[in-house]
Amino acid sequence: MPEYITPFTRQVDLQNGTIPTAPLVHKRYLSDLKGLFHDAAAEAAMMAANPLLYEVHEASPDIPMDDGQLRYSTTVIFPGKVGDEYFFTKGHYHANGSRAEIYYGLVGEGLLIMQTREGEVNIQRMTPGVAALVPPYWGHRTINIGTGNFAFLAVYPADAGYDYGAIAEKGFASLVVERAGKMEVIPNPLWQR
Ligand code: M6P
Ligand code: ZN
Repeated sequence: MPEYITPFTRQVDLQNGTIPTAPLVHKRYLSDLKGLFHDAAAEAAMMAANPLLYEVHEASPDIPMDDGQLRYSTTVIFPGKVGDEYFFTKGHYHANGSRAEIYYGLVGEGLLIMQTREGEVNIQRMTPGVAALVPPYWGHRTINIGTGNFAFLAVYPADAGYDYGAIAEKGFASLVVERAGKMEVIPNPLWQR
């Protein structure tokens, strides 16, 4: 007999993207993303205030990390910038690189930036109702380019795992910044393969 998981549902709040009954909520502050923003001086200047950049509401943290199991969560990114760079998530590859992921836009306006280990970048716009596929082997980060919260639902294999190292070290080859009041995607001057 297989080991059965008891089915369940959770309400996703479509006004703000939270899961009010989530058993686990991660809060990510600027200090958790130290060194990831391109303007180091702007980042240092904001560190004393240490703003909350985003929350991850985990619907199913107890689902075992076994082949075939799924987990899901919502992420709520608050609006703001470090220097000219919009608030974003840490970004990761899956430790188990062959695992894909689905994102579904819930609230606000964001970008999903993806990158291969070889440095190919692909950027998709995420708004409420947009479903995005993160294929296997693509690193991924989400960015709030709007003036309110940006939130999305993520569904992923429970055994995908997280590799934060490569992105923490090298970042993405493109940066998403605001210039003269408009969103712009520019090359990351510090990026190298
Ligand atoms: C999505 C999913 C989660 C991830 C979260 C925040 O909800 O991909 O697995 O934890 O975004 O991203 P990160 O872990 O890179 O900070
Ligand atoms: Zn992922």
